[in-house]
Amino acid sequence: MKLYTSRLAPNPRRVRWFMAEKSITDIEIDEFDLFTGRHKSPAYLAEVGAPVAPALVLDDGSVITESLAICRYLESLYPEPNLFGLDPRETAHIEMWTRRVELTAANPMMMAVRHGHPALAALETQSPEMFAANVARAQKALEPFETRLGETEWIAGDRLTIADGILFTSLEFARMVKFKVAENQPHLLRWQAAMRERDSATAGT
Ligand SMILES: N[C@@H](CCC(=O)N[C@@H](CS)C(=O)NCC(=O)O)C(=O)O
Repeated sequence: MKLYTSRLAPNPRRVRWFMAEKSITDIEIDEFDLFTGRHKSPAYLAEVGAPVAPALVLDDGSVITESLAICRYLESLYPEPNLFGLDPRETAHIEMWTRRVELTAANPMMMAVRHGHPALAALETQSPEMFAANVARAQKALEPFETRLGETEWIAGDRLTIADGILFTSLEFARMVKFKVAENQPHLLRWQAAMRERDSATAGT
């Protein structure tokens, strides 16, 4: 297997975080700079089928894009430690929290960076209004997670899961536009500090 990935980019970083948590080291890493446009080259498109990273090329030549689909596939191959759920009930809860993180918080954080950081002008037609709207959406989105983390140690419950990885890597990326957890969100700050302590914190950076 081979993973196409790009340093610092948030979706590739999710996969690198996941691999670090599982101590996966036997997948070939092909790291490139998105700003070179390699992902739009005929060779990349012919192999991957879409101008995106991450992309996991399997030994049979088929390709998985979408960071969460890649993580799910790796979970099947490398089941320990479990990050997606051990039984139907837990799996559904983790999925619920992961989708909440991704749809409500991670997406606006990524859009804020795309519209707000000068370097991203190469990949996005930037708009100050889109930047401001997405910062506001992301700030609002963190409120239920602050409440949640006042009740549970980790986002999906009493153990680390993929939901934590998606929120953490998104928040780290959003630092590029100085987006931060607010000082009056102690539970998120406690959780973020714990996430930063983990070896996986710098994977993909
Ligand atoms: N939903 C996809 C998004 C993949 C994606 O958009 N990746 C970005 C990097 S974080 C990319 O390849 N951007 C290329 C571009 O904008 O030209 C996933 O979760 O993997």
